[in-house]
Amino acid sequence: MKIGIQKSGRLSEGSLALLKDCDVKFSRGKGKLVTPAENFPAQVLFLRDDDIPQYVEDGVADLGIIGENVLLEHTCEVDLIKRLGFSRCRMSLAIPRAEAYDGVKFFDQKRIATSYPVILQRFLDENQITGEIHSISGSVEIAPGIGLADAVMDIVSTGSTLLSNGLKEVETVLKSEAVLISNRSLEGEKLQILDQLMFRIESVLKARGFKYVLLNAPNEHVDAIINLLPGMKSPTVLPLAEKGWSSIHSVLDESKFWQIIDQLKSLGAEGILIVPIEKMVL
Ligand code: PRT
Ligand code: ZN
Repeated sequence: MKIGIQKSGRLSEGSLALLKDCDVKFSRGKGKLVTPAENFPAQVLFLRDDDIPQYVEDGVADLGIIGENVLLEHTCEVDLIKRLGFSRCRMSLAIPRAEAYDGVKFFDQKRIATSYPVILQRFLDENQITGEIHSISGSVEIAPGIGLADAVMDIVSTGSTLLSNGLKEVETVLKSEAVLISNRSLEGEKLQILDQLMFRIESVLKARGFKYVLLNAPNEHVDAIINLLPGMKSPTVLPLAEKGWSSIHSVLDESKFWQIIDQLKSLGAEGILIVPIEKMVL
């Protein structure tokens, strides 16, 4: 199974971390473009992200990890098989800060610079706008400042690039994150390997949003605390050596922790430990 990932850039760290968490181990020699995994029947190919969809369509790679934006721009014959939750960003239309904005009709007859003409054209068509697309390959954000365009459509993450170029974000065209794509004609052994890999990816991604919680609580408040920490099936409750106290172990949606911490404390919870979970099989 050949898995294409970005050689270096904003997808590399997340792609490497995902493979590592799935226990697909490999050593990456300097400048090497292909490396075999040591403990999984796969090879990792290090590529430019824009080349990955075509390579996957052609079968040079069987699987690939790319930004959803790149997949939509290239319209290749590949399958999106999983959204991976990292390298999140949005593609937005932005205009000079001083301009008044009164809705998408603003872009009618306007010159819009972008590196993503396919995605932009689709957005303009959907909104029945006839904008003039200027396709440029880099530094899109400087186009209005040098008089090359009236607006831009570009990838935005924090928004600081737009801000420092005197632009304001006015429309979100799409939201993107890293995705796993697959060649459409995998068969036989490769499908089995894909099943194994998907099982690992699912367990890793499920675990990422959750933490393991351990805490001590007075027995009279155990029921109330269990209501706050429902766990996967139900929490484990163990007696402490000290009479009248129990230890509660559970799994918690990480984003909820700060919402319930005050309630846990007011119910007498002590010694609260929050531990990362590596994998989760339900
Ligand atoms: O060399 P190669 O062709 O492989 O890489 P690349 O330079 O084309 O891509 P790279 O590494 O920059 O981005 C890869 C993917 O990461 C993109 O296709 C997106 O799916 C995703 N991603 C996530 C981003 C960003 N966040 C991002 N912030 N891609 C680009 N940016 C750029 C954006 O173009 C703009 O210049 O960052 C700037 C905006 O960032 P903020 O934080 O100032 O808003
Ligand atoms: Zn690229």
